Amino acid sequence: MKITEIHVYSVPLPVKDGPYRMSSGEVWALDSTLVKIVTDAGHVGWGETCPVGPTYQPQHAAGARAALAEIAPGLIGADPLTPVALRRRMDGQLNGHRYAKAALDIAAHDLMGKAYGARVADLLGGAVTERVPSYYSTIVGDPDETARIAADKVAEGYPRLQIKIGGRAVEQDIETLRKVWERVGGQAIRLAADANRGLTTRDALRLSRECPDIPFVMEQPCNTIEEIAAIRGQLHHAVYIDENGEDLATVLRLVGQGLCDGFGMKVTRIGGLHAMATFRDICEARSLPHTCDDSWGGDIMAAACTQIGATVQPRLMEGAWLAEPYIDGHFDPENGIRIEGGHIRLPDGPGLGIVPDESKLGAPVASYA
Ligand code: 0XW
Ligand code: MG
Repeated sequence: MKITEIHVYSVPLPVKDGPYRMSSGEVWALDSTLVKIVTDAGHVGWGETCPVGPTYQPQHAAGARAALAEIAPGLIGADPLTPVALRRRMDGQLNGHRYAKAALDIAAHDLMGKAYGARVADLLGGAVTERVPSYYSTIVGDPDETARIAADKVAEGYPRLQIKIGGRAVEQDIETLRKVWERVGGQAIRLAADANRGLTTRDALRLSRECPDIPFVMEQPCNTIEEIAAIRGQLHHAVYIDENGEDLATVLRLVGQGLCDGFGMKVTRIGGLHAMATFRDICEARSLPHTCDDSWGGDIMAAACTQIGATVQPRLMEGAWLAEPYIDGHFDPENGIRIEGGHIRLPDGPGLGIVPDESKLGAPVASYA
């Protein structure tokens, strides 16, 4: 089978009840990049990559499309059913830029599943659940309001909450975590305090020392691996790495040197579903819990996170975060990916299990054939 066409779309995703606020700033609308792969056998596959604005990480929407312009022409004629060969061929077109390659990797997995009549989760090793746990992420916000949302989300059935902190006085972060714990402590809930790189080592130490009784994990407290490594031994809390987990080589370094206790991981940052499955297996070899997320995106990204999330050993699964609660509508109006009771139903259909309604996407912004 050969790839005959690749089409690229730019789709606006306004933030419902925005903004979405993290320590790095706020976003009101995202610009998602979708790719459609077409083959000589008539099969079609969809992929997506949607950085959450230009300052969260080095990735940005226009960068994804510029990278795709370098890569896509060289994939015409390639076999989409051989993901390792495809990844090597992409690396032969452009160094790095895994978040753009990830969209093509996801599309190839979708196409493969549709060609073989299999779900992507089964291609990636096998689903261990039909109901994938999600987690709710609050924005950096008022302590009382955050505690109220936390209680609501626990009542809805979420098994985990991620409380965003950072980018303000650490006293407010401590107050927020205390108020959240007053409301949800004692219930079956796991907590993460995610600073998205926003704390100084001084404030990370203070936060941990003032909350030794609250069993949150500290997700990406500081900007660099070096800062986190410097204080790790003095913290009362487990440390998860998110933004610094840039590629598999860095993941190996973090795991090998014992620099973290788990990960927040993004499918596109690591390079797509194939790389994500390798990451999952590295974590399982060292009993490290992790999430299966992306930074943002619509149904295609949500389906990709759900499919890989369904394959993670349940004791290590920290949830698949989806942007769905912050987005109005679905690319696939019928089988769009939804969170219900804090969990996501694994779609039954082949491939990613969703089919975008192309009439909602506008004309492609670029096409390669
Ligand atoms: C909650 N997320 C998965 C979505 C935002 O893009 C950031 C992120 C995280 O954990 O940092
Ligand atoms: Mg995070």
